[in-house]
Amino acid sequence: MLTRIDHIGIACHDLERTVEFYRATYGFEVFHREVNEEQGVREAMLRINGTDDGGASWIQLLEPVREDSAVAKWLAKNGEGVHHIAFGTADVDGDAQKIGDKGVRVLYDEPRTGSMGSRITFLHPKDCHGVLTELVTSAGAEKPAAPEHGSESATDR
Ligand code: CMX
Ligand code: CO
Repeated sequence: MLTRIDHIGIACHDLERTVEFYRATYGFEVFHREVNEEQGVREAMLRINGTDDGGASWIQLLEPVREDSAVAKWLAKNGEGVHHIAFGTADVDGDAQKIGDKGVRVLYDEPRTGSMGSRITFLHPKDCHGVLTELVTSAGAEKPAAPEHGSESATDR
């Protein structure tokens, strides 16, 4: 089940200048930075608010680190702006499967590594009314193990 807007991904040419805009204009500070080589991005995560599923909502600022990356290609075509939205779930595998079963193209066979050790996959924008859509399970918010027959429930342990 999708339970929050996890983040909005924003493509920019210059991460430091964009971080400074978000700090000076809105007062949002960087919570986390990393380079994700597989995705071809350098990113800054700005934490906006906690959510009632125990997660949080973020702005993800993205600068490409390679010309053949998805973000570099998108920037060359569109310029800076909103690149994708991401919904949070405790079960990215199950939700990707269910959404794929509805005929929406899921871009990865298995979720890959996203910000802060999360597991992510993407839905094709052409199947989502023009919106590149990401599904995210945060590290530490994995689906709880199913209770075993005849034993106490997972939450009692
Ligand atoms: N939002 C909406 N539409 C998009 C889009 C986006 N972000 N990116 C591409 N499209 C559209 C293009 O405009 C194009 O439409 P037209 O055919 O009408 O011109 C079509 O999709 C194909 O686009 P393309 O430029 O030829 O690009 P590709 O097909 O090579 O790649 C996609 C598109 C979605 C498969 C690729 O961007 C992808 O794999 N994205 C997922 C990974 C990603 O975005 N990583 C960066 C973020 C990492 C993170 O969040 O952690
Ligand atoms: Co993202």
